[in-house]
Parts: sequence; structure tokens; C-alpha cells
Amino acid sequence: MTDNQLITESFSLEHTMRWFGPPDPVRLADLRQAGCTGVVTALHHLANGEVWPVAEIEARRVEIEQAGLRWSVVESVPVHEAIKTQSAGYEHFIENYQQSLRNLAACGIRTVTYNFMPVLDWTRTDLSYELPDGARALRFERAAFVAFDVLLLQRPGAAAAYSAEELAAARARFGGMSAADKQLLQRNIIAGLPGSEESFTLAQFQAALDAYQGIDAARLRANLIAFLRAVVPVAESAGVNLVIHPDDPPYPILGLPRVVSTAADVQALFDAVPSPANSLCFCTGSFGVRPDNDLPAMVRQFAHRIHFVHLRSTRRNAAGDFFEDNHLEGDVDMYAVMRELVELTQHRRAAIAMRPDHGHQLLDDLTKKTNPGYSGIGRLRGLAELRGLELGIRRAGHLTS
Ligand code: DNO
Repeated sequence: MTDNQLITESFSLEHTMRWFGPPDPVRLADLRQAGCTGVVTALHHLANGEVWPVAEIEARRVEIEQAGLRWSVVESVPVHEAIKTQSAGYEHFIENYQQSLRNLAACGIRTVTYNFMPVLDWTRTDLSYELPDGARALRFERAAFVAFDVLLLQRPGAAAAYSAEELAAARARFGGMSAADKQLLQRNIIAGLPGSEESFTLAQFQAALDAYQGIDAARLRANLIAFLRAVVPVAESAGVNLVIHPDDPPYPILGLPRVVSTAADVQALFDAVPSPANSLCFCTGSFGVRPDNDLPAMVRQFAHRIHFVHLRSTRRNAAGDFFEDNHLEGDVDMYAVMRELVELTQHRRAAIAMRPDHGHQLLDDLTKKTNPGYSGIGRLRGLAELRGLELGIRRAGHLTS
């Protein structure tokens, strides 16, 4: 047997990309040409909280398989705000969630992603940040974010959450913005990034924040654990791994608590609900924004719980800004993370779905309409680099063992 055969037969990451369904400008055929064998998708056309019907799941599965791919992971079955706040009618949304899990399992889809971030899913201030080479990236700029919170939204009590320096920087930044810049900033933050399933006006947004009055981190964590106690047994008996996606960015924003930002946060969920179906989407781009998150150590700590991986690297500065760097650059030590993942797949003797999380707009992406972060060529570059890194590590491991 040649080395290449041995490598093919050893367990590896399953290479996937996210697809937003038929309206996605990146086609299933493009994903296949980019080197994917799997697809990560959701029924984005269904309203948050509805049961996902078997017929619709089945139709999507068939569409993906006809393109020569496999529906590897659902990202996401969103958790309704009523469940996060435990407000009127939340039990109904939990029942719907349980039924969606059963229906997905009936169609053979066994990894389901969700998050428990209040109101907003992922948050960026700039969706078109120009890099020195002309490519465009997603960015979170602290001064712009503070300006949005204090000066545009004018959230009651917001100013008390920031230092005098941060407020001064935000005022200076705001002073230099045109009306169009302000509108764009607002849109970037609250009009709904791809996959977030929610979109707000300023007034609706403030009302959504108000629903969290009296909900601190302890209460939000308790609500998350109550949700897990209700849905994880259903997932376990259906053979589904329910993977939680971490907070992005991984700290509280806009006066809202966030409880999935660190290793201790994640461990608390597994301690409370030990079933193996209660598991993790390991996202290096989200966890990696915090310098106190040791990513390779987290892969080791949660080895048996990781059933989906997002690989992406951010680069932060002292002001609290970060942008999405090339997949092998930035603050994430991707080599060290990949080594742990390669070891994990070999040890588990099973593949783990991985997607290059986001990509730059580059080459032809720059002249096309793309979902922010989900360009065709930028992600192709990310996946190609990650696959090369993975193969190099596996092959080096094989030759030295
Ligand atoms: C952003 C994504 C998130 C993720 C959800 C999971 O690009 O990683 O929107 O899908 O938080 O529920």
C-alpha cells in the first residue's frame, strides 16, 4: 500500500462549506469543485420556531445528494428568543424544537448546530474592510460599535458600560461619519448577517434588548440548561449530536449576557447535562478573539464533545478591534489546532465535519454580490489551505510513526 492510500484510508476531517439554499449565489456545484464532500445548510425560509417538516428536510437532502454531496450538518436550528428568556409560550417552542430534531434524524441528518446568544447572532461593524492586498474582510471595530450603542441606538445606561477613553474614541469616530456611514453601521449590526435569521429596526431592536431586563448571566445559563434538559434526551434517543456554537464576539455586548465564551462556560454545560449528545461546534474564529482561550488545550479538553469544527482566524489589537485574517494567519495558531484535530479524528476513528468559516472577498468575489463572509473564492482559498495543512500533518505523523 502506498503512503497516499494509507492517508486516504485514515480518518480525516470531512470538508464542507455552508450553503444558504437555492438563493445562495454560490452553487452546490461550486462547493463540490472547491473540494467539499459535505454541505452545511438550514431551511432558512422557515420562520424561527416552526417545526421543520420531514418533506422539506427530505427535499433539501435529495437536492444536495443530486449534486454529489452529503448534507453533513444543520447550521442552525435557531433557538427562539422566548426559550432564551423563558417568556410566555416557550414550552411550545421547545416542543417544536424536539420535533424538528426527530424529523431531521428520520432523514438521516445527525449533527445540529445552534447558539444561545441573546437577540443578535454574530456581530461585525464593517463587512467590507479593505486589506493591504485589496481583498475585503469582516471586521469588528470597537469605537464604531460603542458609537452605535451610545450615539445611534442611545441605549439607556449604555455610556456607563464604557471607559472615558472608549467614549471619547466613539464620539470622535461618530463625528467623522456621514449619514450614509451611520446607516451602514446600523445595518451591519442589526439588519441581520447571513444565518442570523433576525433583522431589526432601531425601535424593534431596543424592544428586543428590553426583553432581557432582569436576565443576567446566571439566569441566561439557567435558561440554557433548562433548554438542554428538555431537548438533549430527545437528541440522544434520535442519535443526533446537538452542537452549541460559541458567542461571537465571545463577551457580553449591548448590556446582554453571554454564556458560551470560554472553556469554563462550555464545561458548565457539560457538567449540568452530561449526555454525549450535548456537544460542541468548535469555532476557532469565535473563541480565538479572546487571548485567554487556549484553543489547542480546548480541543483536548472537549475532545469527545466536538462534532463540528469552524476554522477561521482573527487578528485583534489593543483597542479591542479585530478583523478576519487569512485562515492560516492572525492570532489563531492554526497548525497547533489542526494537529489536535488530526489526532482527534485518528483516535476517534471517525471523520469530523469541518468548514472554513468565512472567507475574504477576493478576485472575482469583489465584483459579485456575496453573502458577507460566504464568498465562493475566498472560502475556496481557506479550504484549500486548511486541507493542505491537514494532509501535511497527517502525512508527517504517518511517516514518523
Ligand atoms: C456565522 C456563523 C453563526 C453560526 C450560528 C450558529 O458565520 O458561524 O451565524 O451559524 O451562531 O447557530
